[in-house]
Amino acid sequence: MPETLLLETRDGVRIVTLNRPEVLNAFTAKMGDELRDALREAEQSGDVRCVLLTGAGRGFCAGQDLREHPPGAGSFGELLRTKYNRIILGMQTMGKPVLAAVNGVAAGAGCNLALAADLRVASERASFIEVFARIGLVPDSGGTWLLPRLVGLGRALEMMMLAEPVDAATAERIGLVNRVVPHDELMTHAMEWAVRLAQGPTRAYGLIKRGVGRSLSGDLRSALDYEAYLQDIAGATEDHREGVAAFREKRTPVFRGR
Ligand code: T3D
Repeated sequence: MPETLLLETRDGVRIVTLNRPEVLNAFTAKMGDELRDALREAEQSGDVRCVLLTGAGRGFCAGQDLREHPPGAGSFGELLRTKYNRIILGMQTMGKPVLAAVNGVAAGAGCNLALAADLRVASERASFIEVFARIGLVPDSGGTWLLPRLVGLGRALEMMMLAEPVDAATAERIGLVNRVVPHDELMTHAMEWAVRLAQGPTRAYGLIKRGVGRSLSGDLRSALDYEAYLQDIAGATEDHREGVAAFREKRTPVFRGR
């Protein structure tokens, strides 16, 4: 049993809750290892077809625990390479949808953890802070790559340089989150999407992630080629056959993620 996470599986959704509420779920090395392992296990589990990441208490995640890793305590680069980077890549390359239910403040690496999810549903109490510059650091955990792609260069640099909180309404307006919902309804709304995704064509979702991820750093010709390659894979799945059969029979498809 992990010490820093709560894990639960419901309707094909693995709910991963960061669980250090007294410090707004700030990251320790232990939490980094446990989250990496939990993501890996969710990726491999046949029972899991969507991952939902959230935080216990009033915060989503306050980034690195500054008490555990004060200035001079060791190489930041080493910590990033061995902990954070694997988590961010694990979420982005997972062949299953990853959803973040952002329940409160998401700061530093915690903000970028939310950005690394495929979709974000936020409570109206959520806020997002690229807090790094406040302590003389640069955004890490994928922030320099993910944030400009979500909100554009100007807003990304504003968030990174001024390091001010972006509230939930603004986050929705600028495309940082997909939906903002009343705080008490966050998990209901997030689970609605998560269950829907868990019942969807999992292999196609994984291929969508691969296609979109690759297109962001390539040209149109390469994207067209890669789409053709991915479509051959999707076209050979059981879920594709089921989708077409359901259309012809005028019924709802039953996708099995195969
Ligand atoms: O190794 C490396 O450092 C490299 C990797 C870096 C990745 C990073 O994530 S760097 C960024 C680290 N995070 C921060 O700098 C954020 C620090 N926290 C804050 O600025 C504020 O707590 C928030 C803006 C997030 C929220 O403010 P507020 O007023 O809502 O809450 P609070 O009162 O500040 O925090 C509540 C408690 O959580 C408090 O504990 P206490 O004093 O009541 O016992 C606070 O100390 C604790 N806490 C919050 N964030 C952290 C933390 N404890 C340790 N580390 C934290 N990051």
